[in-house]
Amino acid sequence: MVLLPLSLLLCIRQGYFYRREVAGMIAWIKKHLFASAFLCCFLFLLAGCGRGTKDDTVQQQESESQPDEDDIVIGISQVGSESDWRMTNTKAYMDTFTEDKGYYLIFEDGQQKQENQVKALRKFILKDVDYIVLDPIVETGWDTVLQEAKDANIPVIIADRNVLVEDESLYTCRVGSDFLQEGRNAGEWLAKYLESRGRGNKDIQIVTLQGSLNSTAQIGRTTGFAQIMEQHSNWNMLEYQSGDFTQAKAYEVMEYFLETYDDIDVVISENDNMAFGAIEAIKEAGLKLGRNGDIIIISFDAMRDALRLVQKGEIVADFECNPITAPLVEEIVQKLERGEAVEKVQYVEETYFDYRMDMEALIEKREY
Ligand code: GYE
Repeated sequence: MVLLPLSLLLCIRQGYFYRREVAGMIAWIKKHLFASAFLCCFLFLLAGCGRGTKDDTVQQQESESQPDEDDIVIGISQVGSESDWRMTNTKAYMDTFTEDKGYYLIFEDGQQKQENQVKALRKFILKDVDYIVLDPIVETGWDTVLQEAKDANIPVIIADRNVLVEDESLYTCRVGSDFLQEGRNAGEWLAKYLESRGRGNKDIQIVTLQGSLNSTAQIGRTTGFAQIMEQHSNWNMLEYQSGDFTQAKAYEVMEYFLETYDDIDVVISENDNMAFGAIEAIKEAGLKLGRNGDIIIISFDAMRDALRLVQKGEIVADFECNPITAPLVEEIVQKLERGEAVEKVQYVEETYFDYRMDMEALIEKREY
């Protein structure tokens, strides 16, 4: 692109506009234009090849060297990079399973597709890794590949989300959040909040931005909240729609909710990034957020950026989901290395944050 004005400039400098006939000038420009365009394309392609996308770097990561004989080889199949939570979760794996601690890590990003994860697991099996860590995008459809891992004698640790399989001996153990409890906690919090605002018996109109459908985080949060909703006949769920755990999708869904319903009181956002998208859409619609506004938002994850919004009152309560599962996975690996038994299910400890708390102090010392 730079070369085009440059050719024209050269034309002027060389006096073509004065000395040559018009036809000659056009021919000259044409000739150089072609060369410029060709060069542009070439440079463009070169730049493209060299740079790669952000995703390329995360998609696959394998220690550059070959594993040493006594290295513990770990294959991790991650969901994707859809949220702040996910990025923090991935980073924790990278920081935990390091070469200097004697680990050889093969990291595969499933990019939100179960088939990619199945392929990754088969690759791990072929490479005869020592352990597989699977964070499953969805709950079902794992029986066959987990059977293959079991047949190859490779222990599989399910991390974060869960799998639903006929035979639970297909995996060694699971470590993650109790998503059902998170959903219930959110419902119970809302009940108390409405009570305290004198709205305990008023009609309450709710919409839910669900996470990626059929993921444990979505199923648990939706179901847990619904269980509490059943106890409150004055709560009305206007609509559930998935925002796929992303800010962009949630923005679109929230725009649609606002166009469709003019009386939304509460938005349940099944993660923080979707809450960011919802906030954007609500503000653009000219509505006010927070306990003295038109709409309140309840979110899940409680990442630092979202806690800043709790501080501002734009999110009224945020239910924590701890993304630092890697050290617990490491503990499990170490126990298995020593031949010790491990618990089948291990939940991480979690809490919640709301507008009444002193956020500044909390945010300061928060890891993520
Ligand atoms: O809440 C969301 C992420 O599975 C707990 O997935 C995880 C969820 C988390 O993308 O932000």
